[in-house]
Amino acid sequence: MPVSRQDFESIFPTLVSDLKTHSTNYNLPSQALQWFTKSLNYNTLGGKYNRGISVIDSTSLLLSRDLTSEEFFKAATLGWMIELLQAFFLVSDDIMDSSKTRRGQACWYLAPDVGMIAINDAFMLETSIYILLKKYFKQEKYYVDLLELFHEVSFQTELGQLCDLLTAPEDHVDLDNFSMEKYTFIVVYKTAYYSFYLPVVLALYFAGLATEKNLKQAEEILIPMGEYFQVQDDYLDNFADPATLGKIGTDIQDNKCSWLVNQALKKCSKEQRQVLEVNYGKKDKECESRVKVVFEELGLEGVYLEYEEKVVGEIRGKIANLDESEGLKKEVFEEFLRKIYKRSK
Ligand code: GPP
Ligand code: MG
Ligand code: MG
Ligand code: MG
Repeated sequence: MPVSRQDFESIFPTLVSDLKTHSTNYNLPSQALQWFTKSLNYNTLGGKYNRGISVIDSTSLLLSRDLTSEEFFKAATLGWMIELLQAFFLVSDDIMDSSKTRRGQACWYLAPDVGMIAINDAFMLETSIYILLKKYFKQEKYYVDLLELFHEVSFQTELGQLCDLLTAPEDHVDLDNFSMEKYTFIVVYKTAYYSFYLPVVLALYFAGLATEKNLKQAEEILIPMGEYFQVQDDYLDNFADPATLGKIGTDIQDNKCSWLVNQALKKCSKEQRQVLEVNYGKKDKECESRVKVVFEELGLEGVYLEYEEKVVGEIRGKIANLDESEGLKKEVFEEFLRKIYKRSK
């Protein structure tokens, strides 16, 4: 049975308390301690926790048994470390994307009295990872491997984010600048490594199964799965109800090299391309609506559904061919795919 959100959440207060104790050792003034606590709760809680929970589910599937309470705590701590990494990325990404809402509430930088303090809060969400990693994993022989993994995956995500931002200049729109090749690079790096590769690799280290072959095989399945997940994110940015999604889409106004605009460019007529040229990437609701009409006319919802069936079939094919001889399990990937297939938020 996959772990519930409540069971996963039950571990978080202990970790917040560890981080507070660590700060108190530096005699942090109480106002700042309260601020840090508020930021931790506001930015780390309230998501789907797919990444964090996948560490626990994967560990249990790899070991083919329920976890002891000590193992559950440690696997959940690894999971919360990914959720902290995600919180760091999201607080920063929302500033860069001029987003308004996240998880059904104001983005942190727009919350009362926060503003650009959010940048420092983002850094503290990131460095919290390493405080917890040291506290709970320093004695493990794979401690340095985990340290390097978090650093490398963060760097990869930042490379993806850099290309995401560079292909979406605020001041000029050039549709020729978009391509599916650029798109694939952006999403593999900005999303797939930290969201899919990282949780399973953490579970592999924790379960003592992080062999070279297992790591390679995991990467070959999880990177395409992460690419599919970001295509879903781009699709939902335009087609989902913001009340369900918990965030208001910004990709059209932000001039993003999104999956939808790339598909539109493949199918559009001269006239429709003209509408896109004039209206895409403008910080204006009317312009955004005109782009949405073209996406509608081109039947991108149907194109997406077709893509989804095709790519999920391919991923299932890769899972079926997995070599389990070094202890990796097909169920790890089946379970992760089940969590995201046909998601609506
Ligand atoms: C998702 O992009 C990617 C990230 C949140 C990674 C950000 C990386 C940094 C180094 C800050 P997105 O902008 O489409 O996500 P969302 O739709 O949730 O805003
Ligand atoms: Mg964003
Ligand atoms: Mg972004
Ligand atoms: Mg998005």
